[in-house]
Amino acid sequence: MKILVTGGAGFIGGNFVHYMVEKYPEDMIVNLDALTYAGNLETCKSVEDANNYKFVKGDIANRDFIFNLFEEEKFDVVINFAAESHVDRSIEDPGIFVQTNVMGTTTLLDACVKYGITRYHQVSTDEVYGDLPLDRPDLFFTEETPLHTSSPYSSSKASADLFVLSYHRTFGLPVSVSRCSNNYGPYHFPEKLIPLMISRALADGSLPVYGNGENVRDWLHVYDHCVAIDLIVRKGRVGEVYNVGGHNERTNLEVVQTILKALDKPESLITYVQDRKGHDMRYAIDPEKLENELGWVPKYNFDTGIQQTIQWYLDNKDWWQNILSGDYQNYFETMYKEKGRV
Ligand code: NAD
Ligand code: TDX
Repeated sequence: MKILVTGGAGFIGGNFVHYMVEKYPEDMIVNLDALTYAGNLETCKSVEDANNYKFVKGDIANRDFIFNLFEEEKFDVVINFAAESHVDRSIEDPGIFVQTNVMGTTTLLDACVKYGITRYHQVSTDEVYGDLPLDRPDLFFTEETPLHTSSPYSSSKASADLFVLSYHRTFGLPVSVSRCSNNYGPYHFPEKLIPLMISRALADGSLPVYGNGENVRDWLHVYDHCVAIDLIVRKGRVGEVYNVGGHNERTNLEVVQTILKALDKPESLITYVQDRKGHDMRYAIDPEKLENELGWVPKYNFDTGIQQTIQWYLDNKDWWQNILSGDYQNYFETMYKEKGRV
């Protein structure tokens, strides 16, 4: 099979590329990424020379480019991770979220309709369901929970989901959608809560906690998300949505305190800062459909996964320090252009 993975130089897409290249040597994995500020080819360094892997630089919203690529490559499966993914950035500049997350998705869908595929999978988020109140721990997001978005980011992702599902009903495209809770693990870009706090704590910098730190997120190790997507693409029913989450709810403050304790840093580094506009209170996924239908069982719980992740950041300082210094943006020029690979 030839599988197009978009956004494979990002956090989750990058972990997925590693997982797929190693697990399926008989499949060809084509990683298409625009290398925005969030794309880092160093994330894919260890698979760069694998026979079943190829990198292509390009924008999923560039129609001519995408149609030419599909014509040339004749993909069997398309898995769309490519997105603008940071809520705070969507509050500053919503337009690029519409462009990439909505227009990019519909461009891929149109190419799939024209050239034919056996599965299009959309990597979505639990944020499309909005949030849950803190005083109702009995409530969880199911696949039937109405879409009720809070931020430009989540609105663009919900919109993309609706297009994906409509292409199934209208054009008969074999699609699936996964909606996952917050991921953590290796190669997480250091603008997001966990890697930001690890990198700042190691530098003895202040740790900016929004509001009072009571907001709750449901954390899933990125490896377990990759396994879930692979299962859904291969065995999930077409036209269906699957929620992905492992019942690991923590307040932001608990997460930050865990990081400080593991790094032996004082809690005095915590600084409460102005809250995020429209800040969602609590996310919590009910993953029963995925567990019962496809037998998905997460490997990590948060307590072990976060320690492994903190250790990864200690062992891979070059990776995130290159990002903080901006050096990672030269990687494509050095490794691809200068070597004549593109
Ligand atoms: P990320 O920001 O780390 O990576 C996004 C990648 O997409 C980057 O490599 C970037 O260069 C690429 N990209 C952006 N615009 C592009 C374009 N126009 N064309 C081609 N490539 C483009 O994001 P992530 O955290 O890895 O998230 C991946 C997907 O998973 C997103 O769709 C996101 O909505 C979804 N998701 C993320 C989480 C999470 O906790 N991070 C949870 C659930 C779902
Ligand atoms: O500096 C910070 N301080 C802080 O208190 C940052 C960056 C975040 N926070 C809070 C906001 C959230 O309540 O931490 C929580 C997590 O924030 P993010 O890491 O920005 O993630 P979140 O907004 O929950 O969204 C993430 O999960 C769902 C991903 O970025 C999305 O792409 C995914 O869809």
